[in-house]
Amino acid sequence: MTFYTLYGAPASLYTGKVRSYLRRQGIDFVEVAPGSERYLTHVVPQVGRWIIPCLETPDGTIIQDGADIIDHFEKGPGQALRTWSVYPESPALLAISHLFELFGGEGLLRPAMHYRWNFDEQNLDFLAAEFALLIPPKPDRTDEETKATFLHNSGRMRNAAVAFGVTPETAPAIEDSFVEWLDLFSAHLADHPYLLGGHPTIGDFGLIAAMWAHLYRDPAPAMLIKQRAPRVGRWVERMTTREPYLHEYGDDVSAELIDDGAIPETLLAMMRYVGEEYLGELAAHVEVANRWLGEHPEIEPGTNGLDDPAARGLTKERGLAGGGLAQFEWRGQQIETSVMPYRFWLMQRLHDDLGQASAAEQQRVGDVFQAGGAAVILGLRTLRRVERAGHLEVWGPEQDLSA
Ligand SMILES: N[C@@H](CCC(=O)N[C@@H](CS)C(=O)NCC(=O)O)C(=O)O
Repeated sequence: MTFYTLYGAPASLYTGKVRSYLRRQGIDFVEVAPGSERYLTHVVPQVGRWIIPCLETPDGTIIQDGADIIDHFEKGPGQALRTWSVYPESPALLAISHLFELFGGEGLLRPAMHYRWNFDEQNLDFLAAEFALLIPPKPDRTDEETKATFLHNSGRMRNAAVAFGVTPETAPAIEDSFVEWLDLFSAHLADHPYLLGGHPTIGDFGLIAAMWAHLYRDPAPAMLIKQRAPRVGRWVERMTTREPYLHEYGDDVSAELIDDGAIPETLLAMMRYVGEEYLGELAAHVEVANRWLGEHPEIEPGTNGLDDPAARGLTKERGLAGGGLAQFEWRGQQIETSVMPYRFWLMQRLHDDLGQASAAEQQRVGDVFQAGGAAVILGLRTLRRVERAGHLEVWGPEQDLSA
């Protein structure tokens, strides 16, 4: 195979992160459906579970996970193919960018799942057509069989939505919260084409995950974005094209990032929003994970500590999102969501990069995060690091948290 092959789908949240990256970097690839024979018989057995996105490189290597795929081009053998690095040199900008990578892929799941699965009148026919792209093509499949398969798969997703905190009780708050997000992002985009200025960084690619497949392609939220925050809609379009798409910023728009000594108030306001909306949940997840890890010192490093090595939740299977529930207060309500170690792995990317900075720079990043109401993330640690081995998330050895 001479090209990179991306196994993914238009309706998939995490495929969007990688597709956007490849397009923006001008890297040629073909996208192949996960219902294809090659994906099912060649990729899944290597990866150990049905999961997208996966990338097959021209030499046949399979990479699973959006961040790992991006790092193949950022730091690995594909580096010569990318045009610029999505990791800013400034420690403050890099840490902010990681914060939004985490928030975009994980923190926006509540609105993503709510606007996908609670607007059947507007969305359901579209979703049935989109979900048909996830299963093997079969010309002789009857309409009844197609319908039954969609019911089964959409049922799994509706259960996952509940595990992310989407319930009839939380629905009004999810909508208030999402509109707030659109207004804040829109205000920031008035002066900046991307999160950190003149070109996209890893934070934009995290944000495009939820903002593309679910929130911009599905009919109901697309209408909301177009009516409420057209500038955010154009950012989505900008993130998914290869050519410059900068109409409202004029001909002489700079490709430079913002000055890390003068973080715009609009960006600090977005950070504050992430702090209030999501970091309480993340802190609750860390607490639950640490309690569980403390109770299970026998877990072998290099495993997820469960019978099923492909399980994605902290504890036993509980629908798609896995189990291990954390309770926390969100917008005045007590809610509970599933703890997923993958989020800790994304959080560690922020910590690890920040750990490379000088003490003075770390202090400065601390001040910026304090001003942005997001400082809590800098101190969150799990008793064991999450590592990735054999395409799966596993626990590392216990780490010394006193340092
Ligand atoms: N962290 C992963 C998350 C991938 C993920 O959860 N993908 C979804 C589709 S968007 C999936 O494959 N879910 C498995 C399923 O539906 O069973 C990544 O970025 O690769």
